[in-house]
Parts: sequence; structure tokens; C-alpha cells
Amino acid sequence: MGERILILGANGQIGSELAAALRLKFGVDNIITSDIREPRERAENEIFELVNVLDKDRVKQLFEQYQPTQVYLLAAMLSATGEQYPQKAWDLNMNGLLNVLDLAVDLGIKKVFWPSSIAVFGPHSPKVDTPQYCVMDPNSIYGISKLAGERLCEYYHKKYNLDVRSIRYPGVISWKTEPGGGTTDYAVHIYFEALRNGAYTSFLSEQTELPMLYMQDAVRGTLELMDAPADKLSIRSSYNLAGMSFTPKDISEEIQKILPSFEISYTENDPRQAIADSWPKRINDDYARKDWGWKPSFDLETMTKDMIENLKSTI
Ligand code: AKB
Repeated sequence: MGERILILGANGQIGSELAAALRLKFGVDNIITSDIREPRERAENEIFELVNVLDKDRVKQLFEQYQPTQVYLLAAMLSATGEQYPQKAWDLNMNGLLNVLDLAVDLGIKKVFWPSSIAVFGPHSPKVDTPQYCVMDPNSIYGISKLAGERLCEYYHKKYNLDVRSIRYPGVISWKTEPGGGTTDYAVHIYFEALRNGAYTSFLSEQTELPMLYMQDAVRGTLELMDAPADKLSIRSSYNLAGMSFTPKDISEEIQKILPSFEISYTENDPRQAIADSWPKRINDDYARKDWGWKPSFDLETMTKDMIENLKSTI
């Protein structure tokens, strides 16, 4: 039997592009997307279901109806929104994951993908060349829920032999769908605003360096991890994954090479600054490179060219 894939939380930034890539790879009929709301648009032959991942009975019903071989759980509340609604963030991020892990074991799902984040690191983690294993003291509710989620994934793998795989995504940058509620979102909005208004006010300071990844690399990396032979994967919590690292100043200078009149300014006292300051600047992804051959293909320059070219024709 071929693969049949259920994506929970498919309307978001990563979900919508992963769904498109998975449809190309496995065929439209084999990809079931689902979310708490209808997507803004969808082709007639695409399969979509409404579901709240906290409703375990409904998730179970979808598992039984479609009998997926793989489940991607992408429903989550991100770092900035999480600070506004900590209890909701904890509930969604933890209980959504627990529901899926439990049902995956009970109903024999072959593989599960769940995204973690660089938010699992905290103020005492090394900021540069942040290793896979080090002090981890996240201080955002999002980071705390992701770190606990990683421990659950490894636990379910060890205890129940569940084939669960995960990546600690840095900020993901894309032109098709704008992200919502994250600390790294500025690096997407800056391109949209550069083309719409020729100017952008950054909520992070000039020198705030963070790890980032272009969406094409994020999607390819995720599919490569899901394709990797199980016995090659030495990490069942979540893999560090690096693409590039830059500051708001770096990205604005790169944009100015193509749009010389672009102007950047900065706000102060945004609560997202404290979250960003607690995260790594540059990540070490040796395990992903060694275990399943990860290698990013975009840097700040090539990503900026691609973003601006694509946004010019869509904005
Ligand atoms: C966020 O900023 O919250 C996310 C993330 C790095 O996980 N993009």
C-alpha cells in the first residue's frame, strides 16, 4: 500500500506549503488536510476536514476514516501569541500532541511528524554554535511546551516503538503564506512591507541575530527526514536544523541591494525582544547532517532574491 498522509493544522505557514509538496509527491488523493477553520482557498479535488486537535474523538474518527500511514501534527500556538494566552498555548501544544501520540500508538500509525523549535533553548544555552545537547532552560510558554513535547516524542518512541520524527525549526521565511504569532515573523513581514510600502518598522532591535530557514529548505528537509531509514535516526526528540543566521540590519541591507530606497526603523520595548534575546543566534546541526544528509541550499542573498522576485508578481 502507498502512503496516505493526514496533516493536522494544515492551514498555517508551514502546513500549507508542506501539503502542496506532499500532494506533488504522493498524489492529491493521498493527502488529507485538516484544520480548525476552512482554508482561504482550495482546489475542488483536495480533501479537507474540520478538526480541533484537542477533540480526541474527532481526531480518532479521522484516523479511522482515512487510515493514514503518516500524520503531521502542525497545529500549535507560537511564541508571541503564547505569551498572551499561556494556558491556551500549553493546552493546545501539549494535549494536542498527547492525543496524536496516543492515537498513533493505539491505531498503528506508521510515522508521525511533529515540529519543535529553537524556542526549546533558553538564556543559559550557548548562543553560538548551539549544540544538540546542552543546557536548556526555555522561558517562554511556547518553548517550555516544545521542550516537554520533545521529551514526550522520545518517550513514545522508546516505550511504544512509535516512529516519531521532529525538527527544531528556526524562523521559517516564505512568500506564499504569512506566519502569525511568532517572534521571527519580522523576517517575513519585512519583505512584504518592502514591496508594499518601501519601509518597515522592526519590532526586534538592529543587532538581534536569530537562526532562520527558507521555506523551500524547510519543506525539503522535512520530507528528507521523513524518508530517512529509521535505523539512521539517532535522535527521537528533535533535530537541530540550521539554514542561515542574520540580524534585522543584515536583512535590510540585503533588501537595499535590490530595492535601494527601502528604509528600516526600529521600535523599542516590544515584548518579543525578550523572547528573541533568550534564543540562540546560530545553531549547530551536525546530527541532522550526519544522520540523514541535511544541507541547506539558500543563504540570505539567494533567499532575498527569490523572495523579492516572487513577491513582485503576487503583491
Ligand atoms: C516563533 O517565532 O515562535 C517560531 C519559532 C522560531 O518557533 N517561528
